[in-house]
Amino acid sequence: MCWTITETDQYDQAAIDRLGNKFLVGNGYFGYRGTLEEYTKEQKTATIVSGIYDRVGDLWREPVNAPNGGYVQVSVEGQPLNVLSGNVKCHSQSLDYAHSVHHRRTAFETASGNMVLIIARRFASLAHPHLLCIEYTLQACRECEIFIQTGIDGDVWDLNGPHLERMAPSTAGGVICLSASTHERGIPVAVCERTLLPGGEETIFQGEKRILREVRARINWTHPYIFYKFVSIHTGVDSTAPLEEGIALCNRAAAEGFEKLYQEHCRLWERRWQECDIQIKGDEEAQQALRFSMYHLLAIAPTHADTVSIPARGLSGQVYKGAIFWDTEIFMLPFFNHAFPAISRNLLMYRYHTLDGARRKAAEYGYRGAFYAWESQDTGDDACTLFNVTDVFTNRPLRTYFRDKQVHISADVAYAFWQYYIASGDESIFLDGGAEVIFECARFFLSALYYSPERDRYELLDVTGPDEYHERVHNNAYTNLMAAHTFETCLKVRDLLLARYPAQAQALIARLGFARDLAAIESALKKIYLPGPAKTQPVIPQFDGYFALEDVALPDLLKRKLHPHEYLGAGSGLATTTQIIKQADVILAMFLFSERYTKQEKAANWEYYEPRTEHGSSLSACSYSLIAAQIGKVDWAYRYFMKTATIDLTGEGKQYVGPLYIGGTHPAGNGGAWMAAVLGLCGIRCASDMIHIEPRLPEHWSEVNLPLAYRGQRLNLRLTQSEVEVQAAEPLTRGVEIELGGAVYRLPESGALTLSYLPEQVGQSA
Ligand code: IFM
Repeated sequence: MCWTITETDQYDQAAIDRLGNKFLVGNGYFGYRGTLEEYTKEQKTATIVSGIYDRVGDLWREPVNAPNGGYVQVSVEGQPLNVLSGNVKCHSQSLDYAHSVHHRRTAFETASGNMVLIIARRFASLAHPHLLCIEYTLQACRECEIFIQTGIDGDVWDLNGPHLERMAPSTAGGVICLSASTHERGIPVAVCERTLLPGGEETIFQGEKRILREVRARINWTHPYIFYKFVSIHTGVDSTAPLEEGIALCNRAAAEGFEKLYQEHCRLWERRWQECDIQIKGDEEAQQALRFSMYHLLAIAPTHADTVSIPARGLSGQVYKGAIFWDTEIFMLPFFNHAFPAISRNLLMYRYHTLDGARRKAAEYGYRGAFYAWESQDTGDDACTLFNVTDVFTNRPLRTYFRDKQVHISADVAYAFWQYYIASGDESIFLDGGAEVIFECARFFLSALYYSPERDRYELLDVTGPDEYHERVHNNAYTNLMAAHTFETCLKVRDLLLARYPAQAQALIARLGFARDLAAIESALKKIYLPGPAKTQPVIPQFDGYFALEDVALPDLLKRKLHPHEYLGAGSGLATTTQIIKQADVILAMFLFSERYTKQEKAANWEYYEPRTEHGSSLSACSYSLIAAQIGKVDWAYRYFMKTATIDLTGEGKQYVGPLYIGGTHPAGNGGAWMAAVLGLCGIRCASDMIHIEPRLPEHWSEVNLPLAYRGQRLNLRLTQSEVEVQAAEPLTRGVEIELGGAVYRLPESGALTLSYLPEQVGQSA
């Protein structure tokens, strides 16, 4: 099985955008887009640094794109070798996603008929989060002179910039540097570069926004010219002396040398894959798509800090303001929970560090507790604007209620803390801030509830659920279920802390003044309205009055569009008066609360909502895959799994909302691929006391091997069409129980267990 993806002769603008995302390399601290070394801001080169944001005037605050230290332009016979203007004979770009290494190979024909070959590889060091390393090789059929310009290009691509001011080029020994500070808060940013250029007399060119080295050399076929670039990226968010640290890092890296750094980086990536790689026998396409999805999650996962999280478009650009949405908690966390729990912990701690922002937002809307930002950045204040979509017809901003009404965000955060605990058994997360987050989220819902005296129940009115085409609805089933779950979680965490850490629990409850709220939460939980399937109506109404909306078929609704990019939601969007929904809503709830519903209920809801879902969000497909698997529609489960798993391979996801470009990578879709494969098709569900397994492997999957982190234990699972084998990857430190086909088995001392099953018998009990 090949771990490299290659694309040849792709350099029109659409391909440049697509490959920039697809071939991104990253180490969680920064992402470097899959562009070519000679590209500039027009081709969307970007070094997106995690956790640093900036705002210019009234424009949207977005992440900072650091100066491009990877810039190289080579000229021969006075002509730049650039795929956009040069005479390209053949060109390929590839990504070794086993190691996060980008390769390019391009042959140019010069005006005199000479052939010059460029070969380059780069990686964002996993061992040194601030370091980008590049190897660049030039070869020519006939001897010729080359002119190389390489250094740091500070004229960067921005959606709402420019964010960097007071750009100052400088040199320090053999290191060239470009320092700047951000517009809004004056945060220093420094990019430094040390290049090992053999031979030649090097001169330094300092422009307004760039600093370059220039060198001439002679090359031929047997004497290629090879040079190395060591680029550092530091900001005032993570360093007290960005420039000095950058210079020191570049010098250290140059002393170590490219090859040593490369080997070290590759070893770390290989170790990662040992802990998470899933092998699917019998389906190379699915295998590649799943690995590629996991690659994109790993390349942007913060291992270096617990003050940052993963934005909805990862580190691939400034789309969606580089903000963190519920995408992380609901769609990415499951992968990390069962592969790298330490990364999950970092992601959750980010929510603790931004709790005050959530408290400010709750207060702003007249609530108590924590109302998390719909679009969260560094402080936790909401980056989502009230007019978040622009009308393609009038070019006027449309009032959207994502910020004000998607209250489910606070429940999603609380849900994620609990899921992490179930998967890892790590109680310390509650003492380190998790309990405070959950309590404040519960307090928020307590203050948002409406008591209906006629119905003697609590309701949530005027909310927006996951389906953003229907805003300001009452009793969105997903939101109500999630709010109730937040209450339950709050009470469970209280009980757990009181039993195990009574002094800390009492102190926290006292500090938050939470004792009376706890009592109120207990009684609200008994009366919160949970829209459910009824005998006469097994389909759960997505919200009050949903069934009264026009029941138009999706293709017919789409025919009504007057513009390919028109937004179907907001005030008067085409879907708002119909039952067409943007993304999984009830179906997602059915997955998150899988035990609550029977297979028949799930089937009735899937059949109803599937044709009515536009999948206008990359978050949607995985839910339909997961429930399809649970109800035995394995072909559909597979189809939706492939849809989510190939999203960044094909680059075919939605690119526009109104006139707004929303392209980039899709970490939630990537996480959804893992969920659909492991939790759906392999049928694994981890509870606190045992692992339930109900395999529904597609017929052509002869075997799946997967590692699973579960409550501090690393297990290896092997599933075939008739067997499940569970093996402890390390000596057992606790008992592990497995449920398959209604029977419960205990993993023996030897740590290995093989169970047989007949696919049609599995799940009969549900
Ligand atoms: O969080 C999602 C939302 O559910 C749909 N619009 C895009 C957001 C970011 O992925």
